[in-house]
Amino acid sequence: SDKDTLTLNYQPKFSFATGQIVGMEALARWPHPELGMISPLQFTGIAEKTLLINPYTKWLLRKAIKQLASWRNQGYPIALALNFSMKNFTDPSVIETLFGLLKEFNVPPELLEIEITESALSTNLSAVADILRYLQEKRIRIAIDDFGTGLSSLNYLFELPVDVLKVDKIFVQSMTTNSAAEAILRSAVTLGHELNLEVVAEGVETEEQYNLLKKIGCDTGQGYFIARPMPEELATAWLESKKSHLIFSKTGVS
Ligand code: G
Ligand code: MN
Repeated sequence: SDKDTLTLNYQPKFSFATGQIVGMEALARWPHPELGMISPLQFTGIAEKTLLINPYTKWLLRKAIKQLASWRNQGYPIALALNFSMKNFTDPSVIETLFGLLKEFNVPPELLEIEITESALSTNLSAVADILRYLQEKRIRIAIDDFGTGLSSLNYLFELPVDVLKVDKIFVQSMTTNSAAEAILRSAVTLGHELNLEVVAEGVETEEQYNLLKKIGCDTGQGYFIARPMPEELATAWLESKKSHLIFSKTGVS
């Protein structure tokens, strides 16, 4: 079936302070884009960013939470981030399914993080806020994804319950050559900490970016410098190889 061709990849999230792996982000992948009617590039972009699109939402949720439980049972008590789309909030049974799965696989809700992109939030903010508040009451963490690239982004920080600020990779990719990008990142870290949020830098590709982000006090990061998104088996093997700490050397990660 179609479901067999849709799969999840996992990208690690690490702590700048300790070098430890603190979580994974699940990213949906479509290995046979030529089967789709939409252009492969376009579809890949959508499927990759938006984990939970109909009609695969519940199937993907089950896959992701089962994986989280499996890692937890193997001794990796990491968190898992899922990208939610606006559509998921219009279907209450998706939220029901989510809590059902946490219970079925005996996963504490605080290990689950829901990432919302700012553009996906731009309509119906109060309805989204209600659902996010409910999720947060149940101890699921809420992340604002791609921060800094959406429209009127700052108002989300006081209108929505937020735990995590994921700063968009465009700033990280320019920060070592563009002083404005670096200033924006510094400000995002200050702002996030002022609001008691975890600040995540996306798209960390070089050691130079890594060192600068660590220096400005960014909490966590993701990016090719540490690891690319990996299929399930590779991600598990990678976790196994990084069981204790990550040690950084001149050549990268050892
Ligand atoms: O919107 P969101 O931040 O969830 O999207 C994450 C996307 O960024 C994924 O498609 C992932 O493959 C990509 N990505 C992850 N790390 C890097 C990186 O270091 N550089 C670039 N260019 N893309 C990355
Ligand atoms: Mn994301």
